[in-house]
Amino acid sequence: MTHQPINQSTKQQMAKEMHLEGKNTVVVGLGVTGRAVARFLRSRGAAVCAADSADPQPLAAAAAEMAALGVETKIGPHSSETFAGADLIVVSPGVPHTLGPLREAAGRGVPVIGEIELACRFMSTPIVAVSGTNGKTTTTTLIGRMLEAAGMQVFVGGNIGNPLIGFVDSGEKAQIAVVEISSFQLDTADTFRPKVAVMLNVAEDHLDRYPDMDAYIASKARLFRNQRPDDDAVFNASDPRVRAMGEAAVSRRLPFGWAQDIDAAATEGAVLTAEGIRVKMAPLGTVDISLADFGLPGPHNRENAAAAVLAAMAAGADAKRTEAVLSAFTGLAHRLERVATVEGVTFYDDSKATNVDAVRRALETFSGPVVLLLGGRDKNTDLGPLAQIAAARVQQAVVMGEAADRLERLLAPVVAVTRVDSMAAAVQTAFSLSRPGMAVLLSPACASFDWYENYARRGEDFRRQVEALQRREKA
Ligand code: UMA
Repeated sequence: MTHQPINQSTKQQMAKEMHLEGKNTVVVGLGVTGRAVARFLRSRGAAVCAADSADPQPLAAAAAEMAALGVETKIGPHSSETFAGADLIVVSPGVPHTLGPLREAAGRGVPVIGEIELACRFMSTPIVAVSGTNGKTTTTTLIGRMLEAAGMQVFVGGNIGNPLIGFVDSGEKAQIAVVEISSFQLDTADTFRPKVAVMLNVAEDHLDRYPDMDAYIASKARLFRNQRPDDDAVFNASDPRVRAMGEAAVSRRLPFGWAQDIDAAATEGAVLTAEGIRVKMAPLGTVDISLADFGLPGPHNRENAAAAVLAAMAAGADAKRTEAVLSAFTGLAHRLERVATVEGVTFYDDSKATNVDAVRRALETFSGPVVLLLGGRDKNTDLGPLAQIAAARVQQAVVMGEAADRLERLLAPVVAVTRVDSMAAAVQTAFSLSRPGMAVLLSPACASFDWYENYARRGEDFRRQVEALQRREKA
């Protein structure tokens, strides 16, 4: 089958719109997603009830916004009654769709879907979807910029922070949507079919939500399952789990990875070399993209760059401008972000590193001694490999948050560990343990929700504490 350009295949992708007027709908979760979904459902004439299991106080502003829209709210533990008369239930990504009342409703035949499923039912804009355990936001951002540089009107959103349903609701026009997709979102997206699907890597994460790794991997594999032969599957051939997913795809296979992992005879894909990325893609042929000016550190960022180049070129970006975007990109906040140097000690904010693999990737980018700040809310993953990683690269560890006990027991045999009970203490302790030339790295291996609203707030607190040190240095 010949490979069709995006516009043509989109015409064939008929919108599978649902009829919402007068329907009884329940939205679960009143975060960014739930509020956007409620706004959309109201605009389509549905009756909406929004349920959230949290305490009323922090949700006061959200509840007021909902009341103004004519949305009934039910705050407090979820009860089966809330879902009794529902025609449709839309769950937020942070809400397990396996909750008792949701399973009961599904058992009665009520559709229980997520925001991505709802959005894709109402859109005909082709989608580039990016998933994987780490690197999603960087890669999504790069692809968005590459397509913009090619002159396209692009929507960039999803798990990155602005829900796809908001784009649908706004009526905004775009030629293409580049969407970061989490496994939670894939779990409740049954007909979601990305034109270009990108899987970056799969490492242990979210085992507080999935029973085991196999369940998490199966969830990620859903990214490719609705694709057809004229879609594209961009996948990391250097990651065995991802390679297996990509090789099972029925869409055009576009593997990327290191030379030893890519079949040299392969007709399409991207090979990472010392100099850059060699892309082979029909009908373009072979194109070399230089990474000489690419500023992001570490092999993992080169993999992200290769994935972005393949996906953007599959979606219509040209090689030259793609290379220019890579050269100009300086990275995103809270991802190995250099914060400041104080008395010769350089502080890095890698608050987004919420799993062991992300910490390993961060440490790989440092050649000198590191003081590592870590801890937060445990996601029930195996933190064991941290001991080996820390033994090789870390001089001192400073542990904090709910996982502090576990981390202290794990790391004490291999590295000096200090335990602290605030970010201020973590930064001050790390500074006092450092010498000029050393790096202090916040790369927590855990979620932030024990002390913060999200990883960004944690990173901002880290920065504030570093700035306080700087002020003291100047005084
Ligand atoms: N809630 C319930 N019942 C439950 C669980 C939660 O009512 O059983 C309520 C909470 O009380 C809260 C609300 O649900 O008020 C929060 O919903 P949510 O956790 O889905 O959060 P949103 O604000 O809607 O943000 C979500 C994503 N959050 C999660 O997946 C946990 C955001 O990803 C995403 O940016 C946003 O939708 C827009 O798509 C964040 C994330 O941490 C950044 N993602 C994980 C990751 O990247 O590893 C998957």
